[in-house]
Amino acid sequence: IVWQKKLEVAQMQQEMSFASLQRQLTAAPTVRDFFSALQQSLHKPGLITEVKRSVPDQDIISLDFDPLAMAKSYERGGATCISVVTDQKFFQGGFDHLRTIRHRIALPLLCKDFILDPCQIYLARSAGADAVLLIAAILTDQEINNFLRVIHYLGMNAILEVHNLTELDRLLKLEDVRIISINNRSLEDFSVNLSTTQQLMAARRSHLQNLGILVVSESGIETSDHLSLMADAGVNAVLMGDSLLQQENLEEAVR
Ligand code: IGP
Repeated sequence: IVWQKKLEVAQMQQEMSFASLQRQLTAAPTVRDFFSALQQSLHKPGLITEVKRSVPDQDIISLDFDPLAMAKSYERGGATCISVVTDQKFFQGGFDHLRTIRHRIALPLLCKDFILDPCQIYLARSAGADAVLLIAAILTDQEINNFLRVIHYLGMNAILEVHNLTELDRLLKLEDVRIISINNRSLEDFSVNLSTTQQLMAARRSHLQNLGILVVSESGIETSDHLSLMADAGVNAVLMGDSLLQQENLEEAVR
């Protein structure tokens, strides 16, 4: 994943002019508070719904993909925040999707991508993102610290994604970590296991709570039973993608 994505990022850098980025950043819409939205969510756990076109490990491709219509259904259904997959390489997403949604949706927006360079964070903000996902598995501690500085400098929130206890413990040693997401999908074989969240929460729940860190569980959450399992595990929010994409009526599904 990483080297393929690096090629894409290098091209992005080449096409990016400092002056135009600065202009876009100044014109970018004000940041919305992703952290508070999760914290004050009426749903317990809060619900982050995902706007994405396709899923790499399955053959679900929505041909009539309309990011705005999707986001609106999520909002009407009562979602807490919206995640927008902007990765182009593997998910056929784009920063344009953020741009299209931004002005028509009041909920805070998360930029879901494989962030490897600060230029992607600037692009996310200029497209209207309020939070950015950082994946611990593909970043060094130093990179995470640098990226956190940029994200916070721009007034946004970071969500730090982990897949196992080693990664979680790495993050717990860093400063300024406020939201952590536990991805139930294995990076090796893409298999999904909700016990990942259960195990990590069982091991570090009080530690996370004492630090005031919010936890999101991602991937494979499909039924109301799954939701209550995740609530029992003690997470503050869940993120749902695929299972909603397969629904006829998104708004009803979110409700
Ligand atoms: C969504 P699901 O099983 O609800 O569709 O999972 C989410 O976890 C997945 O889209 C995701 C992702 C990412 C996408 C997790 N981490 C990083 C792009 C980049």
